[in-house]
Amino acid sequence: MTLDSPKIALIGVPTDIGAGHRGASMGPEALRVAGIADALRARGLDVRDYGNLQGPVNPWQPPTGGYRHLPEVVEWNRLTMDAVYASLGRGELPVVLGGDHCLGIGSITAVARHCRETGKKLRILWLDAHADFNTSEVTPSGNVHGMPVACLCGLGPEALTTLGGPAPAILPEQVRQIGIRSVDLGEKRLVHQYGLDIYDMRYIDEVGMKRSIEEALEGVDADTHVHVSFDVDFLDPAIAPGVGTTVPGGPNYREAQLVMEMIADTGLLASLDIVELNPAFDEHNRTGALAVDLVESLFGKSTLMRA
Ligand code: B3U
Ligand code: MN
Ligand code: MN
Repeated sequence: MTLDSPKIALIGVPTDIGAGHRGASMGPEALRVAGIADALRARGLDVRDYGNLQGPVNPWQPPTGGYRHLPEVVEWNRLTMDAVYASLGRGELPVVLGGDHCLGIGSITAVARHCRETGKKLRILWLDAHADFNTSEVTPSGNVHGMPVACLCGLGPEALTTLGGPAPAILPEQVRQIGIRSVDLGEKRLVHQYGLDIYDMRYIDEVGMKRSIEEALEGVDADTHVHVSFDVDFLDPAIAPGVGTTVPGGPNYREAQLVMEMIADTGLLASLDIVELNPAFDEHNRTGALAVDLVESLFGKSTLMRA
């Protein structure tokens, strides 16, 4: 890392408010126990752990009006947005330790606002088994962790779509989704309608991970803020069992590592979410350790190149 590399801010968001299983609230601690701070320090990075945000408890209620826990989801996302926005304002590179993926709404709303104010272009790399483009009308579950991309694109409850100002927070053309292999029926119609750029597992199998990531990174330049939203269920469940919603047929270790290395090579990573790690489903924090290992690659660890 160069001397002017930004300070890394770890921001814990210990909630499972948007998920269908309890336990992602333990994700931040599992990432800390797996050594995320020291792993990044070993990369020569200056790391500050800001601890955890404190938000409402999970009332664990069924959905109402198509959403589970909407008021609590809004509150957690407000807190996340404020913390990420403040971190970017301090010139840091915020790393959100989730928590379920609903917090991507707050995190990316903050990133988008920061980019608007600083005149940066924004490229969001959404690494996930799921498209997360459901709405209250089409969701099979009411769980908001299946809706963050739709909300960010202006499709969702006003309290979430206007979190950081007028909707939409982002445009679909700013997003590349990688590793997708579970899209619900109504969701499928919506991702086509909104023109999302999706590198699903079939595409990755046919053209290969290298070409897929080259395409996903096409057009990024020195003026681009690259945000990675890393849903740990992106990974194949054989190597990453510690998530609430496993979907078979995901990237293996080598493919996942290549994704991270290729993003690192751009030198443009400016913010990161690590979400959906669920220690209640894990085996001795194996998935937490894997997530940290991959994050090391994302921050430039490689076998032969550089130190
Ligand atoms: N698409 C399903 C399942 C799901 C989405 N994201 C996760 N699971 N982690 C839904 O409930 O929206
Ligand atoms: Mn997700
Ligand atoms: Mn997912």
